[in-house]
Amino acid sequence: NFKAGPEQGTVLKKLCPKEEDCFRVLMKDVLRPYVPEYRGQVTSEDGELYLQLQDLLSDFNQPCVMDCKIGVRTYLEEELSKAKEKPKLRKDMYEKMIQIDPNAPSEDEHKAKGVTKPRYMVWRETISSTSTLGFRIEGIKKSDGTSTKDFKTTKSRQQIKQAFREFVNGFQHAMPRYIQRLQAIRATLECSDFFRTHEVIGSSLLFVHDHYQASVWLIDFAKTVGLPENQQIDHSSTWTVGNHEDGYLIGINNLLEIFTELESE
Ligand code: 4IP
Ligand code: ADP
Ligand code: MN
Repeated sequence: NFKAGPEQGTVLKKLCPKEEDCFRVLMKDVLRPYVPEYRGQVTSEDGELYLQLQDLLSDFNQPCVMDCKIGVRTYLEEELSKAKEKPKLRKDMYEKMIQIDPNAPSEDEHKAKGVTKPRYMVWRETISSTSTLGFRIEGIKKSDGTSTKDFKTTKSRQQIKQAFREFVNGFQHAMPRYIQRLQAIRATLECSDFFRTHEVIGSSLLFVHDHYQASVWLIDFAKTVGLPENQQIDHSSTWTVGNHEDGYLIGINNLLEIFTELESE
């Protein structure tokens, strides 16, 4: 999905038109300092279209990287209505499900060897911290280059805290910078036109530190969509079908609370 960009300090991500729309708006929004710079489309040798984005890691030496997916919901309302109209059973998602918990599928799902996408996504939300804390850890890469995505069942506050402790272990300066930057992000979200007018689903915060610096950016707008005209959300009320709430601020607030607790340990 990703490769090095033609210009120094850039990466290429497979073009998704919805995501490009978001980046265009973001480049003119108050959130601009908190997202990778968007440098336009490029076509690769094989004729595929890509978005050229600022490489957020290029200013770091052997960075530690953590991807946290933000929000209480990880699929679009549109995906839900599609699945209701025309339930499509996903064998790949059934397989991913039984690999973690062979007892998770219902009798019917076992028989069909398939689950719908929303069923799988909701299950993922509830076995992780997404449904309770409004964020989950997707992956962590250490400075030695090794990485793990083994956080699917990291759910409790204690488990999350332990993972964060290990992430910043040996980098004392990182936690206060992360807290400062998250506070700045929260304050900026509050006055952002982009945030006021979009439902932010499946988007992540990317935490990056090395021995000198630490920072956080908003990434991945592939499932971020403009709200219908006249529809408003506060990003923290309970989601019910049709209200478009994403719980983004629930995640930000819990992250800040947990980081602050860790800093005072
Ligand atoms: C994945 O599940 C992630 O939720 C993907 O989200 C999602 O892609 C995949 O759906 C789903 O199978 P696991 O993480 O449990 O493997 P992301 O790309 O943000 O990681 P979408 O397309 O929803 O973003 P499918 O339908 O692409 O397989
Ligand atoms: P996808 O939509 O395929 O999930 P993301 O945009 O979430 O793609 O990016 C996947 C991973 O790629 C992130 O977890 C992060 O490690 C890395 N990444 C994404 N954007 C950037 C960037 N601008 N600079 C450096 N690394 C990035
Ligand atoms: Mn993603």
